[in-house]
Amino acid sequence: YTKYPRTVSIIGAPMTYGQPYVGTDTGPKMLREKGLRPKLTKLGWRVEDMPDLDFDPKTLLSSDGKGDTVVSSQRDPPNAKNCALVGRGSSLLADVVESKLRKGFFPLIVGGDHSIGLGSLTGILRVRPDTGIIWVDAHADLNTPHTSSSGNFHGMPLGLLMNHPDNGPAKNFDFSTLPGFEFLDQQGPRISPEQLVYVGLRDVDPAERIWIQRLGIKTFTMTDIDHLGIGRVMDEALAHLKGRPLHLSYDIDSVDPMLAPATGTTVRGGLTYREAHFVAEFVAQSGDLASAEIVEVNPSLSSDDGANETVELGLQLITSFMGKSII
Ligand code: Z70
Ligand code: MN
Ligand code: MN
Ligand code: MN
Repeated sequence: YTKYPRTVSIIGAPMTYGQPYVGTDTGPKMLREKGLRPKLTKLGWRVEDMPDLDFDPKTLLSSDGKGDTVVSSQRDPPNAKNCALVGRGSSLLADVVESKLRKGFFPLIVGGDHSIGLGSLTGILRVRPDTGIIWVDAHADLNTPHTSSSGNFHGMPLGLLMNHPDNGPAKNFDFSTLPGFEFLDQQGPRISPEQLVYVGLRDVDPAERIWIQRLGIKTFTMTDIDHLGIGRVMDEALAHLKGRPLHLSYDIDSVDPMLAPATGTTVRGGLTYREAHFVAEFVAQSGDLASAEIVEVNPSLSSDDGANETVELGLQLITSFMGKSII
């Protein structure tokens, strides 16, 4: 824990535009109310907590943050729902994450839906292009508007940022066709397949399956976890990313819906309570974790009890990957 800073900056990213439901925007508030900040302090972190990013459509669409008008409310391109809002929000988040990293903070990004991965990864890669990404999710989030059948950007952050000499999903993707995505210009940072590892996949679209195979992305599905056990899976996952600073992107829908019902796309057969915690604990123990995000907590999508359990679980997982050790 000396390699990376001990001051955490909590970045609330209340994004909802990457998927069809309202409610994911309350994730940051709920986690704070349940004691996020004191929990981090207790673990020995200095904490900087800022107000949530302002993802109000008026702010996102009418201003570039410098008072200039940048109207970008064109109609959405095909399979790119809320394009300008997701793009502008991601751009804002990328700038904040980049600036926090440059100032020496550990960014803890609290979603919001998983489209915020576009912003957090862009900010991280601008500062540390060799970052190793651990994507814990039921889904691969590897679509682009060319392959997505839903048009929801929370299924696309990795697809849009992936690059590969042999025509990865985003290779030659013309970002000028996506209003709001100007920040992802042709020179913008991209992910190479070898710097990504998936854990927990169980709901993968046909086009995503093809790209995972073609790009050779290191992938541990639920079947692999059944077969190898979560211990060996994480050994191999971290060995694959050895020597890189790590970013953990934790989609709460990776966890079994019995434990995390309050999320937009539940898929049965997910991580158990211990498996979910083991992933977090093991990444923390590596000493290489340099940034993290938790996404897709949507307290409005289940009973009050289910919402409480899901938020509580999210908080426990954060505590674990931020370094809580059992002994
Ligand atoms: C599907 C799509 C997704 C999260 C659902 C689903 C993607 N592959 N991601 N829930 N977190 O629409 O692209
Ligand atoms: Mn996801
Ligand atoms: Mn998911
Ligand atoms: Mn979802």
